[in-house]
Amino acid sequence: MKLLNLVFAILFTLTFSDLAAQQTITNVYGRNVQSLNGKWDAIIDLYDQGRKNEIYLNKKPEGKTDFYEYSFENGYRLNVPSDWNSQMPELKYYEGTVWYARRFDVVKESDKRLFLYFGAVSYRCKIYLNGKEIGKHEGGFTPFQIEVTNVVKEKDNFLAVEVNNTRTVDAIPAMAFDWWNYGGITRDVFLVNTPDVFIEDYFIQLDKHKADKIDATVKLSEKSVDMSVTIEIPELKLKQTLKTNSNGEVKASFIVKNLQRWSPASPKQYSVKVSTEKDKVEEEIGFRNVWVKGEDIFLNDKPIFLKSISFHEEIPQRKGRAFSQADAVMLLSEAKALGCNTIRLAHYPQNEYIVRMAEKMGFLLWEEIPIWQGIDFENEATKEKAGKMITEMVMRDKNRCALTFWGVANETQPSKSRNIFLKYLIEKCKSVDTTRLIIAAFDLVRFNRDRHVFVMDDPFIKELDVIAINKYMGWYHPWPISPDKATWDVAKGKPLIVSEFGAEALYGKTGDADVVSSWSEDYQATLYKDNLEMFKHIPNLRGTSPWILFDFRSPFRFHPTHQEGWNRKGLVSDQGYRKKAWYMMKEYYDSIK
Ligand code: GCB
Repeated sequence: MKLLNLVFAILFTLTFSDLAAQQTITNVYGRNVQSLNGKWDAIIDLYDQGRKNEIYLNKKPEGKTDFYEYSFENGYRLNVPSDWNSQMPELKYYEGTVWYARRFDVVKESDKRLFLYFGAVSYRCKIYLNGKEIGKHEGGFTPFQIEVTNVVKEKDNFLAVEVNNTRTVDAIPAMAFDWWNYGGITRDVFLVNTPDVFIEDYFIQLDKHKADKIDATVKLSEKSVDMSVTIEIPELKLKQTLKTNSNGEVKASFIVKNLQRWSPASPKQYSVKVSTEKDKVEEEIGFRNVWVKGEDIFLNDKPIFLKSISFHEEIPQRKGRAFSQADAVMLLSEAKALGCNTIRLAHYPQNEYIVRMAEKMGFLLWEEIPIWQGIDFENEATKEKAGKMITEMVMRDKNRCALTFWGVANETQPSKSRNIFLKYLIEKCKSVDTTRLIIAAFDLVRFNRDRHVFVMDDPFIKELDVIAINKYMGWYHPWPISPDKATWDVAKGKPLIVSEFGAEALYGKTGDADVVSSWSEDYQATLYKDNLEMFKHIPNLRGTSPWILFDFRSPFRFHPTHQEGWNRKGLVSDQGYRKKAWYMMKEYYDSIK
């Protein structure tokens, strides 16, 4: 009997993995979509009984003796997109399974295909359509899709999603991380309608070094040879029709005249159209050159200093995840006001509204996957997951010229397995895109008392284009020397960014300007003054990114009066008020031309 169960289990896994989510369509926001956002029915499944009871069948009693101990109707209702934690007090701390369900109709056309697209589901999920399991996904911050052409009916489809946000050692992030573990269908859900052969993917960007050469690759959904694909940028008077090769792909480079390159000061975008006889897709794309030479980062042939800031994908006033265009505008406007030209999207790929709006508003972006301390680098399955996750991120955002850095890790300890793991992630990025800069953040800079300098030995830095250092001088580390004498000798020969520094301060709290535990804006201001002084002694410093724009919610923060579950390192409070240090950072950024 046991053996039989095992055989069933193996069969189930095999069948199921065939149904795993497929590569997503590039630029879903430019396609013909039907939104499935809105109110969904929900069942909280604390003990994970739903799957066993096949609640995704949503059965109703028929015979006199039938009964079911569940019903999606007349129960809880949850908004999609949104995390569940901010929607009901009962779910504030919830980690476990919630079932979401809704019904929908579609217009079926014989020459059209339909894909179910999720912007993100946190953290893992299984999808059931009309009682059948059709797909699954792991990873809370990247999109996935499942083709449903042959599974949908015209009327009354029943879609159920089993969402689980339990932390596990093999997950990414793993067991503990300094932000809220929001669960739910946190981003848009669409039904994407395409022709039978459609434009699945394209990658159109400026050559890494040349200011007048646009490289383009377009891939159709099928390996259809000799199909015409037209690439058009009307404003540049570019229109070319090419024939697909046996992979259903076209590859070409175009020399363009009078191209105005994108930059934070002038975020010019061009309307780019890709079409075939049956399909067309259009979006705004910017063009720019970014590279590293010696210790400098060049944007459009000129060295640039990154005036950066980080934020989580969170609206503090709502105590929930950011998910809309309005949310993106709120977060980015505050960064603009601070005088930033760069955003570090901490610590995971954030939603496409943020990424697209950042490009429109003129920010360089650093995007990373949540390889955040505590990752099980020995675990091959975790490595595979990370590889898939980073590929999903790069695939989604490769046409955004704002995207400058692919981040492979935050605060990792050197080890052989870590090196293999991170190298694998770099390979994954480069297998899609060789033009962006590869970055990782380290926190192991230490003070060498003999040489009186800050140093770091991590052999991995040779694999990276830009080295990022998180260093909380004056907060987690007392000053070993006065800030005006704190010289750095770290990653010489490469550009270095101080990617995190800061202190906690409760908005409005005054206190001793030299006492860390005053939790005051005054101490936070002292710390900023000291760090800005130290930055003058980092010869290869090419950017700074204070931690962080807004106070954010975190289960790491227990202090009952000063924190109450909030990390208070924000330059802006949870209610949107600017702290003293905000003005200091603003002055610093405005002084750098
Ligand atoms: C760090 C982490 C960041 C934390 C921050 C802190 O080094 O990278 O995620 O939130 O420190 O406030 O401790």
